[in-house]
Amino acid sequence: MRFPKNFFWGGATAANQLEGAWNVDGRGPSVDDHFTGGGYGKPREITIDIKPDVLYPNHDGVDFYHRYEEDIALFAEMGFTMFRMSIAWSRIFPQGDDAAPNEAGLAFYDRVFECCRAHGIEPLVTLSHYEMPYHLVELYNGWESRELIGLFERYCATVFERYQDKVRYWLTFNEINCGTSRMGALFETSMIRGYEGPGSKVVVTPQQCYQALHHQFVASARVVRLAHERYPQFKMGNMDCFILSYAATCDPVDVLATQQEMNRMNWYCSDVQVRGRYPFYAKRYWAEHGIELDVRPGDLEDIAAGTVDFYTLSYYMSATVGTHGDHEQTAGNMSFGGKNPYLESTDWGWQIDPTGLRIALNEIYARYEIPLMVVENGLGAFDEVEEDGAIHDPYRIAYLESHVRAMGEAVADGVDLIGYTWWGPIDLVSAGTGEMRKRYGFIHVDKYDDGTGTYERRRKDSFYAYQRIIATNGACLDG
Ligand code: BGP
Repeated sequence: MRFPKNFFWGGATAANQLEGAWNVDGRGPSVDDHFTGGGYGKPREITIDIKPDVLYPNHDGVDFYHRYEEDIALFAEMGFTMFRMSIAWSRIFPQGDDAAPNEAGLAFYDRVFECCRAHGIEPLVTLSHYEMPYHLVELYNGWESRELIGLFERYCATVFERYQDKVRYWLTFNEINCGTSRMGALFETSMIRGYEGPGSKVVVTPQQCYQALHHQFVASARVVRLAHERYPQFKMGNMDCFILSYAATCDPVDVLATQQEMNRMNWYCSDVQVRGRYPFYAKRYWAEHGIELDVRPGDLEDIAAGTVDFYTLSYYMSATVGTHGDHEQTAGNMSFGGKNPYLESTDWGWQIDPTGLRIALNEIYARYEIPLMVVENGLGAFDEVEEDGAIHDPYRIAYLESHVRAMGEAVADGVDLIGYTWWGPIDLVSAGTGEMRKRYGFIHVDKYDDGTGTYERRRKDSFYAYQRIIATNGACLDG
């Protein structure tokens, strides 16, 4: 394995799944604070009011808010050179449309970034990771409204100015392409008005999804341009949930359906954010799905002027697309596809496919030829703490090593890959299910689905495996 000399190794998190302290130091409620716990096959519910007898797992997260120094020290011990995290918009603007930012919220991230820098860790900051102040959901139904563009710009301008000397790498929207599907749109665009759980009758239409995405594209492009104009030291990235699709058979009809699925899921958003224009196939897609975009004067110019500097993706699994008979479906959180008989799945039904990561990186790089980063990849699994406190997780080590090998091959293929941040280097609340027992971490957190636990941190075997990989820049996997 020969990774580039300054390759970034690290881990990735999101504020709402990690921080806790949901109503501390002036923070306003965020949309995720209204999500209950769920499970495999049991979707999370959304409640309009916060009910005192219901457990909302994001309220406490894993208490990073009070334990960030210990956590970042553990990341440094593993050898991290990058830490991907997000800013909770409602810590900065508690209602989203407040007259002035919340100083205590700004000061918290000052401390976190300073702590990272003290350990030689470069922060990679997501501006919007599946959350917004709940007040904006009530007022505007999230990104359905154009009003969000200006509010998001103001929030970003505030944090850019404040952290200009502490943060260089930024991502605008986490997994923006999940907004192209109904389930993903609930998370990505916060269009939850009227959604009251699995039995809910609310349907988010393609028209709503694509209009909301248009607002996000304009917002993203405007803040990218702002960053480029005012802060030349910044590097701005997009972030897509990459689901590689294979044709289930070699029937050309399946191959065509796969190409169309790749266009929708993987290329539609990144074409806009990397190339600065809607792709050529968009018009036909909109027409066939009854989508009529409200595009205002200046929108397309904004999109053209705000293209990103690097491309980032999450990669967990691949899927198949088939048109013959009953095509068995896989599990996922925001996106689902068909089963592949050649692949094994995780305990939550996600298909494990390291070779697919090499394929994906080659495809993306061939299309855009800008630097790439894998900013999420990981395995959600059950872990057991032994009597002596050890946590043996060979399954996680195998997943990690196979995906690092695949990235090493992609680098050898010539792909300009500049970093890798494992999803959930410390156990945190699952986005899709709200569970704690779906653990991703190299660091175990003593916290359970019923809300109990001491929050004590413990190193798993995988902690040392990742430490070795980082120390040798991947070379320990040679041979
Ligand atoms: C991605 C999200 C993350 C994260 C991850 C794992 O889609 O960007 O926030 O949670 O998936 O998914 P889950 O938590 O549902 O297991």
